Amino acid sequence: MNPTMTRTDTDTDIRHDWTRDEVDALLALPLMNLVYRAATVHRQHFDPNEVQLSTLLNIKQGGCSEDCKYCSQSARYQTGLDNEKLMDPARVLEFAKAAKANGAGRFCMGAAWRDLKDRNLDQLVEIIQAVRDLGMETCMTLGMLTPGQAQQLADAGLDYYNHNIDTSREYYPEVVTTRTFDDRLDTLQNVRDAGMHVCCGGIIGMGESQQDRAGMLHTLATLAGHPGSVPINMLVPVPGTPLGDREMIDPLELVRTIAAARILMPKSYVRLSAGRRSIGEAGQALCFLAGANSIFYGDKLLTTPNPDESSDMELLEKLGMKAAN
Ligand code: SAM
Ligand code: DTB
Ligand code: SF4
Repeated sequence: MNPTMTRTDTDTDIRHDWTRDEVDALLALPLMNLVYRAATVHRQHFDPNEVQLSTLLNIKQGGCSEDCKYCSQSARYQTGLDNEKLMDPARVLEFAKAAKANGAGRFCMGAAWRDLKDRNLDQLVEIIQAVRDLGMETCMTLGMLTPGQAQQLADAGLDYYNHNIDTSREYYPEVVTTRTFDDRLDTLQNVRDAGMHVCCGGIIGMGESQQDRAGMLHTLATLAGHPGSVPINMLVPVPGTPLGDREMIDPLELVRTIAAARILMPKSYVRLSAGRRSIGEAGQALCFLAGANSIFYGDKLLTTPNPDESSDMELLEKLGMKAAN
């Protein structure tokens, strides 16, 4: 039950040998049975009334060379975003201080890059050290990393690295063509080898099948160690992107995906991520019941809106829940 004892990367008392059939079978359960089972697992490892709050900041906006079909920041799509250069450390620190004052425990910084360029490392190291000095956990998502770059970020004190697999291996080429699923897995291995905690999840609602969602969860649950954080995003359709006019997936599929993630990765923080604005309070409550115990907190994700802090605090209050950090 003690959240400080929930690190999963080195734990051996949880399963990493889930079969694909088992994952398929979980997603096919009647929803009430699935949620009941997930809630039971959740209570064995966490206080079900606590939720971890992480605040996001886009430290380098737009102009990305990749073609991820969901992304507002790809240079290939007209989404109306301005391109910006890597944010000054002093400015990042102001945002981090505000996030801390609002109650966030982790500060997650994203950059619209295909991969990290060595010329940006010094500035990133400065940012990591400044945010750490505030006493917050640090997370970055900067695209692909070499083993040496991962080591330099780890040495600077970066706690988590976010790098999502996004979907199943089979569906991946429908969503991104400028890199492969194996490229993603390679960076995840580099992150792990450097000693950082892994934050890795995906997106639902991009036109994938339930089989694809099972494939994504199977990959996550059979990684060398379960990711410490597993963000489950629901597509936020951004006008101008190839997925900009996709209809919203049934939120009950989000509940189902979260519940299966909780059962497969019992000690991971499962994050109810992008898409919270579209599912209402009852939808979010069901996700918490199904084992989500982390959210992005703050009125903006990277480029799109998120519920504001006061409405999240009201929701937690109504549910009798509190911040875990
Ligand atoms: N460029 C880096 C990369 O791709 O790894 C980091 C930033 S990227 C925006 C971080 C993650 O946000 C993506 O991997 C994807 O899972 C998620 N994401 C991006 N746009 C999204 C959208 N419109 N809806 C839901 N999730 C999204
Ligand atoms: C993750 O899995 N979701 C976050 C974070 N990791 C970097 C990003 C969500 C982005 C949603 C669309 C946007 O705001 O641009
Ligand atoms: Fe967007 Fe990251 Fe893909 Fe670039 S690599 S288009 S920032 S999701």
